[in-house]
Amino acid sequence: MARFVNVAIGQLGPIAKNEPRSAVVARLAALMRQAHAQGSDLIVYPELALTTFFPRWYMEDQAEIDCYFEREMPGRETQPLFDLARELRVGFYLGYAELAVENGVTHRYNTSILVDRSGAIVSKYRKVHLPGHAEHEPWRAFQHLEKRYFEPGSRFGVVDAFGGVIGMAICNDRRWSETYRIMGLQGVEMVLIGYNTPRHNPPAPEHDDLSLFHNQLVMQAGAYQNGSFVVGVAKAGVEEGVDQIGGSCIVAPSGEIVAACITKGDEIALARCDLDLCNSYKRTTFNFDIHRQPQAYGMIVERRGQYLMADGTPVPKKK
Ligand code: CDT
Repeated sequence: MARFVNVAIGQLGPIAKNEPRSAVVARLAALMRQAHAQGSDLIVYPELALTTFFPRWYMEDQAEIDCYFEREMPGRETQPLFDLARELRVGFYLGYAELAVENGVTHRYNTSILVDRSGAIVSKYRKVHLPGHAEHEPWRAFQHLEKRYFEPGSRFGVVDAFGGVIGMAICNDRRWSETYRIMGLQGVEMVLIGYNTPRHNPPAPEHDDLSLFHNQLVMQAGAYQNGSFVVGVAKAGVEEGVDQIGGSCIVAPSGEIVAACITKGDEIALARCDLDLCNSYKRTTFNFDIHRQPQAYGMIVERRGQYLMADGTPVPKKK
C-alpha cells in the first residue's frame, strides 16, 4: 500500500517580544486551518515557535528568562492548538522552550514535540547541538546565548507515526551530518526541523551572504545521504531588529526541493510526500548494510574535534 504524507510547512514571520502566547497560538491555528483546507496530515512549525527568539538577549534574572519557557505541554495557552489538531485531524511539530523538573532538579531545553492527528504527543526531542555562547559578548550586534539558557539533549530518536518513520531535529542540528546519520541508521523517512537563523553571523560575517545557500546545502545533503525527506521550517523576517532567513522547504530523498516558501512572513507550502521514494536510495547507493564501513569511523565518537588550541591552531604533535 502506498504511503503518502501530506506535509505542510508552517512558516512564521517575526514574533514581537511583547506578543502574547495567545496571539501566537492564534497565528499557528490559522496556518493549521489553511493546511487542513489543502489536505495536510501534518504541519511543521519553527523552533521556539511560541515566543520571540529570546537567546538574542543577555539576561541574568532567572524569573525574566523563565517567562519564555513552558512548564507543561499542553499548557493553558497551547491547549487550543491541540484541540484544533484533534478536530481537524492534522498533526504538528512544534518547537518551544521547555522547563522540566525531573527528580527534583530543574532542566531547561530547546525542545520540539510531534503531535499526532488525535492531538496526542507521540515524541519529544531536545536539541543536541546548541550554538552560540554562554557569556555576554558585548561586541556582537546581538547575542546568541543558547549555551547559557539551555542544556543539550542527549539523543536523536525516531518514531513510527504518520505511516512512516519520523525524526526530529532543531535548527543548528541541521548543519551536522551526524544528526541525519544517527536517524538514518534508525530508518528515518522524514526529518522535521524548525529553525531561527539570523542572516548575520557575528563571528563570521563573511558567511552572511551564504546563509540561505548553507541552509539548503545541509538539508539537501542530509536528505540524499540518508534517503529521507527533510522538512525545514523558519521563523523568518526582521524580529526585534534581527533579520532572520526564510528559505523554508521540503526536500525529497533525491535531494531535490519539492516545495518552498517564498515570503518571510506567516506562510504555508505543501508537498504530498511518497515515503516509498526513500526505498530507492536506502536500497541502492545508501544501503548502509552493504556499503557502510563502521570499522573506519571510530574517530567520529572517540574525538570531539581536531584538538585545536584556544587560538585555533593545532595542538603540537608529541615528538
Ligand atoms: N537557532 C539556531 O540554532 N541558530 C543557528 C545560528 C548559527 S549561526 C551559523 C543556526 O544554526 O542556524
